[in-house]
Amino acid sequence: MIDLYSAATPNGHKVSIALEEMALPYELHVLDLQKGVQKEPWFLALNPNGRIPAIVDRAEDNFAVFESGAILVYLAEKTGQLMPRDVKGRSQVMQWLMFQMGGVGPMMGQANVFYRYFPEKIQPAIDRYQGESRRLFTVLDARLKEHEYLAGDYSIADIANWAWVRIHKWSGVSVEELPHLQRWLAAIGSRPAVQKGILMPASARDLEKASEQDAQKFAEQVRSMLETGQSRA
Ligand SMILES: N[C@@H](CCC(=O)N[C@@H](CS)C(=O)NCC(=O)O)C(=O)O
Repeated sequence: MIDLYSAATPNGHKVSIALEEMALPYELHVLDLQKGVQKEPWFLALNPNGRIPAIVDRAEDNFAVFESGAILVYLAEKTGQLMPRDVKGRSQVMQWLMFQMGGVGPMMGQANVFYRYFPEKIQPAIDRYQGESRRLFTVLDARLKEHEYLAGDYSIADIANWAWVRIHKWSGVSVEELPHLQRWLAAIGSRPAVQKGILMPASARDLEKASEQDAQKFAEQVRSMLETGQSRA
């Protein structure tokens, strides 16, 4: 049994999607990020960085893993699923996983901060992070023009990138004129395990379809978290 400490965010959903795909039994513990539960000592003992997601593998002497990319690799290696074992195949998955961890996630995260949450509108910062996110989308699109998935068969690299790209509207980054990215977004989004994973936990509101008023309300809640120094993602 795996304990998953998470919330309804792209980094959290990467792990719940992978657990669903791998059919691993898990217990979900939802942390209230706005209350700062992720900074409490009991959670810092699992993740010294004080952010979700983190897992504890009860079957492995309560082994704890933090950082969503590291969790995905741990689960893939534990189960032998969603990542090949040969050196080159594994390297390809790692390359596209690192691309997400070092690129898509941080850039879209900062696009969200400056486009949605910051009290002042600093247009150069918004342009920088949205522009860089869009550039990364074109890299994904070019890869997906030649390949059905990012790295061989469907893998943890697809899950990691998909969980972020799917919230592109919230980040204010278009997927127009990126037909291969759109094809891949829809294909992965139609997988039953993915549909279940994004409900673990479900977002209080569908940000893609939220009214302007709801979007503002959500942005205000995150802004207050930013102001108390809890979050930058
Ligand atoms: N690099 C980390 C990022 C984790 C992260 O930024 N988590 C956010 C939610 S997506 C969080 O816990 N924010 C609350 C906070 O920073 O206090 C990972 O991929 O696991």
